[in-house]
Amino acid sequence: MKQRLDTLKAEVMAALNKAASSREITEVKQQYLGRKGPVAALVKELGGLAPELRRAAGESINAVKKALEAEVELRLSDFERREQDALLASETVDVTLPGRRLPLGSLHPVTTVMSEIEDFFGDLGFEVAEGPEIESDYYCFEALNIPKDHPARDMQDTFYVNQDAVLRTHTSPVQIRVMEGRKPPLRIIAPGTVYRRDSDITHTPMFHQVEGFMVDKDITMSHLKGILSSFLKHLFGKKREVRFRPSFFPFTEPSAEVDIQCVLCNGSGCRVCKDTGWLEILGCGMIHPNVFASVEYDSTEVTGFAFGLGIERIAMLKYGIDDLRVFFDNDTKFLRQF
Ligand code: 2NL
Repeated sequence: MKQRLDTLKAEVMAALNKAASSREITEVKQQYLGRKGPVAALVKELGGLAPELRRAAGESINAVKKALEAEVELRLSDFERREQDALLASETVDVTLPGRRLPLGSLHPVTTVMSEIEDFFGDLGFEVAEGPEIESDYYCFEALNIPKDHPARDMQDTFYVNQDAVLRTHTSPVQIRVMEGRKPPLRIIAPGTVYRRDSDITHTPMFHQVEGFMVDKDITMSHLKGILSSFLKHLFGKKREVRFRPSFFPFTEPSAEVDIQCVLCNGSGCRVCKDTGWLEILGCGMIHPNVFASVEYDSTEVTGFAFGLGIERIAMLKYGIDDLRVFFDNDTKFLRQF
């Protein structure tokens, strides 16, 4: 036994001397001192020895095992320290390298246009108002003088949540709610998401709108023309021509539509303006007496104008985008451009 132990010890020491890294030391440790190694095998043999020899043999195996383990640990920590030192010496930090930038998002073009509109009207003393996206038939249609048989009320055009609740088709109900709760003078804009059952290249079932109104004593069509002309010149440039055409909306009388000179051909006629030279931008008019009646304003005392426009259409014209659907595809290649 003594001789076998001596040979084994010499063999392990030779292997340790040959090892050139902490990894190789660990391999030697596993090979000789592991559960399936020769030292463990010797311990197993103890069972077969005569009881009077067993104790002494066990002690010598243990002594050799302890000595080898100590040797392994010593060399292991020595290698590990040297390897760590070498790593630190070879690794350098270039403190002049630029930092890694975190990817930063940007505002969606719809948000940018909305903010621009809010800023313009904010400067004229208009407040921003918000309201629910699920509306009652009353606020969405009835209070706005929209007749019972009007196509806008049709299931074909409006998302009904139930008999009396719809997804708002415009933000006018926000303005009705403001008028209901407050007295003139009022200057309000109502930006927000609206819903209509429409889906093709020029329509998405969800889109964004800004409506606005001004109510006070002696508000006239001149206020409407002055404010909306200067608004469109602010959005599209001072030189862009603006024209008002008579139109019809149930909630205004008289009503008008406002066009700007085509941003693509500057009025000479093209595909975008369908050869008219003009682009339809917003609808407006003097608030109908029936609307004032539903909010209990006396239309012999106060008058007001109101307007509405679609944000996506403005963003498309401003940024030269020809497909409405890209606004909602969430493709970062599109969004990163803004
Ligand atoms: C359009 C037309 C318009 C209004 C919206 C309005 C709101 C109240 C009372 C009266 Cl509370 N009118 N809003 C008025 C005229 C036109 O929008 O073509 N929008 C895209």
